[in-house]
Amino acid sequence: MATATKTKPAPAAASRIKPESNGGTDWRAEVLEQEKKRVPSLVLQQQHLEKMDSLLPELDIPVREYGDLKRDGYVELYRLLFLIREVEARLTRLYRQGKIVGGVYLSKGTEAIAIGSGFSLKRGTDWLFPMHRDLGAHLAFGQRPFKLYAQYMGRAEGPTKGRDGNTHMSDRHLQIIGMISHLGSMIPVAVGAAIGSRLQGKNAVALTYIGDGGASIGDFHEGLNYAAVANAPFVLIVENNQYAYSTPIIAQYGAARIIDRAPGYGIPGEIVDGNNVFAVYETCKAAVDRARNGGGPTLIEAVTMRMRGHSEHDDHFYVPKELLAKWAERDPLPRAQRFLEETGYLKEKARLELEAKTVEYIEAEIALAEQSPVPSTDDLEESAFYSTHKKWRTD
Ligand SMILES: Cc1ncc(C[n+]2csc(CCOP(=O)(O)OP(=O)(O)O)c2C)c(N)n1
Repeated sequence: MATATKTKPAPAAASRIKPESNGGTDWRAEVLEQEKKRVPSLVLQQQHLEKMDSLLPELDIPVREYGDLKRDGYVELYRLLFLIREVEARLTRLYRQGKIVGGVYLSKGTEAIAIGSGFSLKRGTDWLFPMHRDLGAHLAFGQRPFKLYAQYMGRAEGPTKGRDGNTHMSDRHLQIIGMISHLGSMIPVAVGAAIGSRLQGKNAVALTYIGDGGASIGDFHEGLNYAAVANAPFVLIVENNQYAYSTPIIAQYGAARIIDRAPGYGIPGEIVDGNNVFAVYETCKAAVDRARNGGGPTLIEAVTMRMRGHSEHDDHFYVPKELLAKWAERDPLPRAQRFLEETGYLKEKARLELEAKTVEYIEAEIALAEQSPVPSTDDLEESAFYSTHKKWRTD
């Protein structure tokens, strides 16, 4: 009886949505028509291309000095950029050979962001919180390719000891905290690490990342707002690679730029060419130094273009070819090569030698990972419930 009363439509509500309520026209149909006109995929693409054109970087990296970099620094950044490109190329091959456990999320075309930022941190002091596309940051912060491959193959010598074959890898010795899958959730955790380190009297900075899509999540705002209020030694990099899976940025946020939000939190916001590894380093280093010196958090927007699918199982069909072509000309690797050639920091012969040595190193690291055993079931509880397990054990 009670249910009959509940399901009966309320007459007042029904009359509110009658066509006559808007001068006799059916406003719902009108809104639907307007929406169809406003967001068909072609219009969306056109608007997207126009929006991104305004942020398209120059073809060549401007020849000038970048921050505190010296010759060795420029060369090391190039080596790391080449390293991650090759590490990922081989990862794709292993994936296609069926040797990888789980998915592979590549950073092709956007590697300069993870490399430049990871390199700006102080090893042994700072905290790195990489996201799914920041494999390069692990490397730039001191991780070995062997560890990454062992992780992706689900081997015992991977950072999670074979319990996960994916990007969720922490390495407490290096102060790398594995990504949290739920987008945005990493931000408050990284802010907490920054504040926690300060409470422990350590002069450490925490740096993390979020995508253009993830920047729409509530945790982004809550985490950044609290970081600002607490003056946390924290740096947040938004990797604006123009697509959140298949959603273009035009359907993701209304502001011209994501860093337009920074003044709203009362913190500095910097925009940087995400395909210029030296500029990314320079911008991140300045933000990290400011944070270390008590200057609080910075929001950095690194503009780039994801040149592969969301992951290796996605063929990227939704991205206009014309957009990819424009960004292919701005590939961070040849751009950095040309810069080094022009400045004389690394001429062709030396570069080819460096590249050959790097490829050799990667092959040896893969071989080592393949020799790593699969995890044993004997220590299954170890690491998973470490502290509670130790407390509860009586034998
Ligand atoms: C809260 C939440 N929603 C959806 C997903 C599924 N998901 C994982 S990555 C991704 C795309 C994220 O896009 P963006 O933040 O722009 O980062 P990108 O992958 O482009 O680097 C989605 C939708 C998730 N992990 N968490």
